[in-house]
Amino acid sequence: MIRIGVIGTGVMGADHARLLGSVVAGAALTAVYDLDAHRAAAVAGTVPGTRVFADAIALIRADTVDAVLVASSDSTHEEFVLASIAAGKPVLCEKPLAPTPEGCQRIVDAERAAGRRLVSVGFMRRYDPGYATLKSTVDSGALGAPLLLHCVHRNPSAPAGLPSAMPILGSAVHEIDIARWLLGEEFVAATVHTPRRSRSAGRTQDPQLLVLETASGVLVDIEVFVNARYGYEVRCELVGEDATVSLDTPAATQLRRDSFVGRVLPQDWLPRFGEAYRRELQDWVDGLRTDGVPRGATAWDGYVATVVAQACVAALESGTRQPVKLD
Ligand code: ISE
Repeated sequence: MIRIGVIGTGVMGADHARLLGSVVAGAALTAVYDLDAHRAAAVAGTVPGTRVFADAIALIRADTVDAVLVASSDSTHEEFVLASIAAGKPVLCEKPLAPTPEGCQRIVDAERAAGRRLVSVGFMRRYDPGYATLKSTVDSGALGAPLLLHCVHRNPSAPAGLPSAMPILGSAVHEIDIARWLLGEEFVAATVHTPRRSRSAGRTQDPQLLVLETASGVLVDIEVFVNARYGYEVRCELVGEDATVSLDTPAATQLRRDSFVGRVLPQDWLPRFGEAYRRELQDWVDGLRTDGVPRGATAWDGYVATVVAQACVAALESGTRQPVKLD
């Protein structure tokens, strides 16, 4: 049994705690921490035997915790991941690994100095059944060489006043990771186009169109639109020399109304990627139980995603094509 402590019990942390406490085989939720102690207590109350800690570092060091899951606010990730590495404990960190390339680099260096893999990053789409099929189709060679990857990421609404960098750093960063994973190569440059703003977007530049270039010349376009109103939707089509393959939006139900029939879309990512989150946590725990090695996206993947996302932010702010420079 792997005893896990969860840091941050907001929407994501609470859902991870639920999965670890009742769904993931071989895992036990033993500890939670949140800045808001009531929120932590509410989550602990759903899994008997879970202790609420008043301090995140004490949770990381506790001898009742074998591994740590970090789902606190982005700016705290680096501190908690570094503390987990220092304690010699595997840590699964929600994206971003850290908001800056320098912060991610410090984590990569600390893990290297520890001499073994400890860090995983929560790029859960790699575990989505649809993306997994896309990946095996690309890898089978059935498409011929990949040429273009079209991605769409839409959320129904975003908080008023959201900085224009956030649709990139918080949302499109998933497409950045999944495109690298699907194509198996790195990006070399980024450009961001800014169409007319939606009337729902306030001062946020929304939507945005990101264009990324890979080392071999594949173009990846990402529409990110966080005030799309109608629902949560993620789309992806890979165009190869011989065929194309695209992600279907899974839907359990169809709506018939007013002479219309259609699929019901989720309102956010939790229902859309619920199975991906479950598989991600199960695989992480399975790795720890079988050979002690955590699985999932690595610290390096987290570093690259942040470097590319920040290159996109620089492209947005400067209106120019930006190189992607990996250390
Ligand atoms: C959110 O933070 C996530 O990580 C979701 O997966 C993403 O789809 C959403 O746009 C983000 O805001």
